Amino acid sequence: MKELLETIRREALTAVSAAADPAALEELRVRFLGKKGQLTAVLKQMGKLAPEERPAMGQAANDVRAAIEAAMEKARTDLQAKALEARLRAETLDVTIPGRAEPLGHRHPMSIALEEIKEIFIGMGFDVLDGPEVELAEYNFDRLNADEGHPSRDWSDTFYFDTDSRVMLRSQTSPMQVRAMDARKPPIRIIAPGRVYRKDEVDATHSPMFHQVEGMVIDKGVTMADLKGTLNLMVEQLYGKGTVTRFRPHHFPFTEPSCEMDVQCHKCGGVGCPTCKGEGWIELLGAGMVHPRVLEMSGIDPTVYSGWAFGMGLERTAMRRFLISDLRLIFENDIRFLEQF
Ligand code: 2NM
Repeated sequence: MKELLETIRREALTAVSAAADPAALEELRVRFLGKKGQLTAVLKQMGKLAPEERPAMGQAANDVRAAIEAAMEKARTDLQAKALEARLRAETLDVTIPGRAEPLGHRHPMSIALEEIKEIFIGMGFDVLDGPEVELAEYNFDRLNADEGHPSRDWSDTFYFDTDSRVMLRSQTSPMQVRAMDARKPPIRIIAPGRVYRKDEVDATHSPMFHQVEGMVIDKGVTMADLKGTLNLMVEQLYGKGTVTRFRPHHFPFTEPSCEMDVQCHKCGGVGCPTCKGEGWIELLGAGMVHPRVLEMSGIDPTVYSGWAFGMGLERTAMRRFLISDLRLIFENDIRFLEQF
């Protein structure tokens, strides 16, 4: 029996020193020290010994158990240390290696132009409104004094959803002005930027979807002088101080009187060049005093209040701001184009 114990000790110690990982150690613990292990099997034989032999054999068995447990404990600590060392070696970080730059995207020229325009108007106390692109013809046309016979209502100019021409993709952002007049009381100072839709073929200056920024002010005693002063301020902030403008008479159904505003060509200073097609001026926006009928339809008394409004194309503004020659570049999103801004 003594020899058997010694054999167990020898085999166990050899196996423990060869164990490669904690799982192997656990297997050995079960094999040698577990309830059905080899050492327990030996202890179960103790009953067969003479009573005077039992204490010495019990002591010997305990010694073997202690020796195996100690070896296992040491092996476990060694394995853990080795694993940590391997991990540290594998995960070393060389902080002297130069960093890898992550390519950052940046804003689209349209977003930059819109952001600038919004900042200018927010600075003058305007609210920025957002609204539906699927509109009622009532808001897009009727309430803006463009009634049944108006050419822009034609099937060939507008995207209708139904056969009785009631629901449509908005052709301008002015329906937002109508919604603002319905929802607010004067004084009203708002701009409404957003997508608009018209049945145009794509070319260097046209697209069936484009963006507008429209704006409106309604208060007591508002005049054409406020319109000119505000729009001149906007132009100076957008194109630089001292930028020269001119206002030409025009016609819109929703304003009376109406005008268009030109900016003196920044390329030639008004002499005439290819950029301004020899005119010396570049058309920027349409504007006017809100038609009394438009105010009336929104429940605003035109004998008490007056207002002015404007509408400008954002693509055209961005093209001029960044000297972009073809509208299609704005929508293609070619990275070589976008990276230039
Ligand atoms: C333009 C030109 C002139 C305009 C008018 C209104 C409203 F709702 F107040 F009547 N909104 N937008 C307007 C006026 C738009 O776009 C070229």
